[in-house]
Amino acid sequence: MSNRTFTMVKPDATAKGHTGAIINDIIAGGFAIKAMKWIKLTKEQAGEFYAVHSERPFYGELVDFMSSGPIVAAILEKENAVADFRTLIGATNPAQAADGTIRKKYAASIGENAVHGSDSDENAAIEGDFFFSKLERF
Ligand code: FUP
Repeated sequence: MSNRTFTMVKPDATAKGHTGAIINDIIAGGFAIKAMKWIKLTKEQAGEFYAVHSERPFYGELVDFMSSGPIVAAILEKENAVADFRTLIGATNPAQAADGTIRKKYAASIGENAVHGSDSDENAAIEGDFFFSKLERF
C-alpha cells in the first residue's frame, strides 16, 4: 500500500470556478499536497495520458475534453491514499456518486466528471511522473 495518489481538477470544474472548493474538500479529507500545478494539456499530451483508454469508444471525446481548458494536477499524500481518494471523489458517473462526494457535488456527467483519481499505486506513480519532476514535489 502506497501513501500517494495523483489527481486532476478537470476542465469542466476549473471553467465553472470549482477549483478552490475542490482543493478545499481534498485538504479537508486529510490529504496533504506534495506537488501541484495549473496547466493546459495539448491534445497530444492528453492522448498520451489516457493512452490506456485508446481503444474505448469515448477516447476521442475524452482527449478533446481534457485538452479543452486548464486543469490542476497534483500529487497527494495520505495513508491508503489511492482508495481513500476514490472514496472522496465518488463513482465515475456522478449520477451514481454518493452524497457528499466531489463528483456528486461538482460533476455534470460521466465524461465531464470534475476530478481524476488514480486507480492503483502503480498508476499513481506513473501519472505523477507524467506531470512532475523531482524538483517539483515536496
Ligand atoms: P475513473 O477511474 O473513475 O476516472 O474512470 P475510468 O478510468 O473508467 O475513466 C476515465 C475517464 O474516461 C473518466 F474520468 C471519464 C471518461 N469516461 C467516459 O467519458 N465515458 C465512460 O463511459 C467511461 C469513462
